[in-house]
Amino acid sequence: MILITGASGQIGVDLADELVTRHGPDAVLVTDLRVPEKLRPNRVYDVLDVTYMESVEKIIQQHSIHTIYHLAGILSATGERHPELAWNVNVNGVRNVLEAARRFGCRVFWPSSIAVFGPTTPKVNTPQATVTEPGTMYGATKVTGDLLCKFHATHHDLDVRSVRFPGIISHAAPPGGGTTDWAVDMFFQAVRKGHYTCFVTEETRLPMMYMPDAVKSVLDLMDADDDSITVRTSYNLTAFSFSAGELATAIQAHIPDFTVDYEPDFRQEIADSWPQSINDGRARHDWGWQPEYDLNAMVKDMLHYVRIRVKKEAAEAALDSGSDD
Ligand code: NAD
Ligand code: VAH
Repeated sequence: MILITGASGQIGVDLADELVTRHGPDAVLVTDLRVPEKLRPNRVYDVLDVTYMESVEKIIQQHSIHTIYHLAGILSATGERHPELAWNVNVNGVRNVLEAARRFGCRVFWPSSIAVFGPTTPKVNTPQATVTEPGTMYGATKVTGDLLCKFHATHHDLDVRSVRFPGIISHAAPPGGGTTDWAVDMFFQAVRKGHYTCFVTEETRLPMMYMPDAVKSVLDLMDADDDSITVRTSYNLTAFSFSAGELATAIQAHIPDFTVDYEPDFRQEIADSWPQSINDGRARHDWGWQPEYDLNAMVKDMLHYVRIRVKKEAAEAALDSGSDD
């Protein structure tokens, strides 16, 4: 059986859908600390706290797990507010999963982040191998995870594969406390209110990716021949880069009255410490990485689904208030 940790989160909800489509509902065990807002009807669900080694081992044994998608984590903004929590979940979590995978012979996917880079890294077209001196606790945990993956791959022959995701944009589950959350929030506020107050400046430019491409990248990497994998830390990955102002303009092409103002908060400093664009040539060369969505295609698709979701929420709220009467 396949195990997903952190499956109630932004990436987990979409990845679980795709894995269930591919392998069937009984082949995928979705786990998290919390039950997702709306658990899909045909999911095999269990509670798993990845910081407890005994729990990780027990679940692997009980369900004969052969592959682990380890998504449980604390994101950058929450990590700056709660650094000890970030270290415990991100570092002890990945260490437990890698160690247990080694003992029980599982394959592992683990997402790192472009947050491994920091103020001393080249900001434009950031290379695969370069300075990794992040300014955040989140980044420190991700660099540690990159190195732990390499250690287990090279010392224990563990089949662990990893990508350094940029900011991921999606509509099915909300983002979980990151610095790139503005790129998702802007869509929902554009549709709900026609106005958004953005927590980074108009000029802030970051590497991003639409969720269907993120899910595809995970599956492509896991499907790749072992011989083709030359990066045992974590692959740089990107789809496109845009600034907050450019995203606003792209949304305004569909919602002309949409307005944005900018009130940067503590997340600005984190965003400013990250690359503006990423060189993912190694992923393209080694396992044929190729994103399908550019900025305009992503915006069109996002608005389609966000509109459906907002309408559905309004209809549910109307039903709820009717049933109170
Ligand atoms: P998210 O915050 O939406 O989901 C993470 C999930 O982990 C949550 O559902 C949370 O309940 C769960 N969790 C927290 N502590 C746990 C614990 N002790 N045991 C088990 N579950 C726990 O995050 P996401 O966006 O889905 O990210 C998943 C992974 O991908 C993380 O490692 C994140 O760093 C990485 N990543 C995400 C992005 C992005 O833009 N979403 C970009 C780069 C890397
Ligand atoms: C965050 N979305 O903002 C995540 C991600 C590259 C950004 O790691 O924390």
